[in-house]
Amino acid sequence: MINTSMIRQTTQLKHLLQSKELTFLMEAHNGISAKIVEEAGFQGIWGSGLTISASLGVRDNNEASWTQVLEVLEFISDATSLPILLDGDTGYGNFNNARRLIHKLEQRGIAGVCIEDKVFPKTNSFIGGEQQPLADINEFSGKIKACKDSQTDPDFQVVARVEAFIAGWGLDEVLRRAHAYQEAGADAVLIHSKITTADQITRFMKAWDQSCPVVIVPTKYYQTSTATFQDLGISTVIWANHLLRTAVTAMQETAKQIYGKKSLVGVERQVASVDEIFRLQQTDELKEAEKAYLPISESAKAIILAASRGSKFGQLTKDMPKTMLKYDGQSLLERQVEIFRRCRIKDIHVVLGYKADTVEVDGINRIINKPWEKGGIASSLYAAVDKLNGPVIISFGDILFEEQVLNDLLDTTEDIVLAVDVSWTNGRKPEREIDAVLGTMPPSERYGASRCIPLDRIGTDVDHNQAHGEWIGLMKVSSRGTRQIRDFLESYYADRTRQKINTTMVDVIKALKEREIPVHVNYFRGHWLDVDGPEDLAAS
Ligand code: SPV
Ligand code: MG
Repeated sequence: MINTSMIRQTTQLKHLLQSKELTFLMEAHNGISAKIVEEAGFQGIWGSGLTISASLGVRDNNEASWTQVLEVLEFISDATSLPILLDGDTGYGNFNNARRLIHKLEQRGIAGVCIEDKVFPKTNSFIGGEQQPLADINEFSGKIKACKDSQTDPDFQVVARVEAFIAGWGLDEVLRRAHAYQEAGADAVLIHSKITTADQITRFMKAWDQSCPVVIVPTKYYQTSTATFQDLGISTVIWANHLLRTAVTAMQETAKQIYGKKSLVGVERQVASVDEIFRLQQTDELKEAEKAYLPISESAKAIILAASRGSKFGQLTKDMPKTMLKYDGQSLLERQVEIFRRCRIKDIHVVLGYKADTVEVDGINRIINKPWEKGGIASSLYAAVDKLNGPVIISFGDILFEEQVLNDLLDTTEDIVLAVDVSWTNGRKPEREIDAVLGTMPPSERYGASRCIPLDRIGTDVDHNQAHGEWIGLMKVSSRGTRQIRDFLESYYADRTRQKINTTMVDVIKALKEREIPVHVNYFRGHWLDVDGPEDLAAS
């Protein structure tokens, strides 16, 4: 099979028109219908004058100006990689207007145009066709020649549409015109017919010398079998208006139903899901691009691990988890969420466990970790495993930190970075159990931030006399880092019994280091609080 994406659309359309196989073009009238045509498997698009004008709510009488048609075409062309044959009506004027049209179509990546031998402003062929005047044969031949002479891509296709059958003329006139236009340079002729059988087309094909390919639009003689067209030697069949017509029927039905029932209940299952619309719009591509091009704070999500009760708080956490304890009138969770938002992180996921239903904070996505009590905090992160993609800030639900601590962390470029306070001994109770950190280099004595030092050791077992600081329960992880953490969690929890083993985030960090995944520490001084017992709240 030929990889058509490497071939210019003009050349693709030329091959389709010239191929011995019957080709089918499906109409599109906007970007989304073009995508649908492409996904269905068609090899080319008919930019229908009827359906573009109808979708704009106007008549097929050149009521939409040609530059308005160009605007629609631009969306169609952006939405698809298929070659597009525009129904260019009469060329929107004389030869001069038509050749300027060619220029503009080439600029927009349109593969070809079909021009009909009527007079501007045209009327749709199915409306009073016999009364419609035809263009003078010489004038129209000159228009075709002007189009061919003005194209810059040698494969741009100009199809001449013969309207003589539509206007009530006989076969001789149709043949005379078809030959004249082919001699003027047309790459193909479109023979239009509005009768309900293929008789006119059959008679034409029997008399035609095949000097150029023939295109047809069997809207009215739809009952004729496709095999007949193939046998007659037709090159291309245009399904000219069926996506618009199907959409109109569906829209009328849905509008009627919703209006009548004053409810969406009945229709929800009959209509495309909103997710399907997002898929057609390629929403995921934008998400990926945001990861690549936006500063991390605008694309990062936050995962707050807030499942535990905090039993040291006794009665205070009888009816709510620790994260809902109030510090200076506002819960720890609300404070964190506010800091994340101020740092432009809006996609916030909170893993809850103990008394999860008492947690009410606007704008968060709640994730429940059922085995929170036995599994430890790593099991909470695992509960959010499907959020582990793209950059992530992971934080414990019982800490408070100021904006600058998070901004500092967001500014780092390494993949997995722990926020480590170097002023950790200041005014803290010595018996407190902390995640002490030893970096591969000490922080500067005189200047707090020696950025992103590789981690040497971490844990409650690190000798406090040697430690450089304390990990505060806040870490930044890049897209690559989240993949590494997700891989670890998935292999670790493949053994389901591990959900009952108390596994800490420090255990996870140690396991990453064992896998030789680099973990860094970002030193900073103060401006945070670990709410460990009632006395920390009292300090407020
Ligand atoms: C169109 O699709 O706009 C056409 C085909 O020109 S027809 O409506 O049959 O004239
Ligand atoms: Mg048309």
